[in-house]
Amino acid sequence: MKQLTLFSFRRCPYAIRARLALCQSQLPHVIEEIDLKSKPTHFLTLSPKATVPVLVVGDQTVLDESLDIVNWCIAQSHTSWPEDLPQADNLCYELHEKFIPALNRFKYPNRYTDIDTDTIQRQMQQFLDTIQHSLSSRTSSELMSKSELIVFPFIRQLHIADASWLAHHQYAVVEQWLDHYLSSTLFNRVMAQ
Ligand SMILES: N[C@@H](CCC(=O)N[C@@H](CS)C(=O)NCC(=O)O)C(=O)O
Repeated sequence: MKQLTLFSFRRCPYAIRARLALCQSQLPHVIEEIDLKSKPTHFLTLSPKATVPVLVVGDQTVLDESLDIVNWCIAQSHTSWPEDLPQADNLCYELHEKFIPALNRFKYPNRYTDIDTDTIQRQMQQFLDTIQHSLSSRTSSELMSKSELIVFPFIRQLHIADASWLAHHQYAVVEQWLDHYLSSTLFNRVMAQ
């Protein structure tokens, strides 16, 4: 297989997803950190869409969506991934359609004109109720299931925006799960890349 190259941005939650998936699958790769304010021409030529992450998997094959990268890594994986959470497709849909838009408004209220704090809190809580319920029946593991890996970088963002929010809203299971993976070897390796 050709050397895998991931164009990444260290703090980007979508890029963290891709790096977690590559590392968990034990797929050797090189990282090229992209300055989002000054994207290099060779990156823009490979992916005119101009977002990170981008994984180059062959001379003609470029994956420029983080979910496609995760799926590709699972298909090529040298490790066996844990069984996924129940209702994984629904979780992924709710994450992208409801939680992430609400989280962006929670983090950057000044960037939006349609801010309603109660609605934002309710949308975040609806998603966190679902993930907390799913995680409650899951035994702690060194490796993440696909849905956990997809969700994790965004729960981390919420925690960075407000470290007491999860505790304040009674999401102890989610908080323990977050702490577990924040201190994991996998996550720390990925953030050191
Ligand atoms: N749908 C994309 C979203 C990726 C995305 O939005 N990445 C952001 C960084 S977190 C980006 O590259 N934005 C372009 C820019 O800032 O110029 C995916 O899942 O890969």
